[in-house]
Amino acid sequence: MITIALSKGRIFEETLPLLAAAGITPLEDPESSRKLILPTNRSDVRLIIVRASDVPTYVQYGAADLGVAGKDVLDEHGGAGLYQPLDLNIARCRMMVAVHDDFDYASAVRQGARLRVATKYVQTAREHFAGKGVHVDLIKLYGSMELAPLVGLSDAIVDLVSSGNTLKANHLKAVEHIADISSRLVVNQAALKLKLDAIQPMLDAFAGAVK
Ligand code: PRT
Ligand code: MG
Repeated sequence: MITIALSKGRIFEETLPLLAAAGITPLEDPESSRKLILPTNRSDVRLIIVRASDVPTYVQYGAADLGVAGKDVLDEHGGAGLYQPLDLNIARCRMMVAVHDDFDYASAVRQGARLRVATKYVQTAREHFAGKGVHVDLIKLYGSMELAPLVGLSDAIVDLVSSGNTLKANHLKAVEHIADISSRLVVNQAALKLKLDAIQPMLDAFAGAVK
């Protein structure tokens, strides 16, 4: 049995065509099904539905053989025990620093001000600001980072941006680009060796389907 860990939403949607290229079709839709283990058309392949940030953990411990996770999530996880053979080029976005429209970020940085930064991506943010020599107090949040500068919780946020509509709707502006983000295939290193005959053709099919 090959177990593939996916999160609901954009990663699931954008992984479907790649699964199809490997001859794998889920038999249920995670948006309507309450099942967390979804069968596929192949009796030797099943999908498990987990939180996006939990995908690396399931694969690291071998509870899933394969998974699809954003580079944002992998950078926070650290990637221990994970083989990352393929950039799937899906769920693309940018990791950015953003502030309120009225906040003069450049001059705050120039003056060496200590900035309060709210984010879900504490490791990424710590590395980014350390690299620039900017002193920050990091405030860990689990979502809706865009709210933090609006209510005085922080001066800045580190968050993902795709269309930019969420920033705009909340009177925020992006002031720094940290990284381009896309989702990666992750494979448990032991599973790759033990189940190579089943996994290698999937890797080849995914690689062929990635534009
Ligand atoms: O929702 P949950 O807390 O369970 O987890 P999650 O938010 O990590 O999962 P999900 O499914 O929302 O995102 C999964 C992966 O998609 C992320 O890990 C990213 O790699 C990738 N991705 C691509 C995005 C976006 N684009 C994105 N725009 N993840 C989140 N966003 C959010 C962003 O945080 C911001 O709040 O969308 C908002 C901005 O979107 P725009 O279009 O308004 O700029
Ligand atoms: Mg989300």
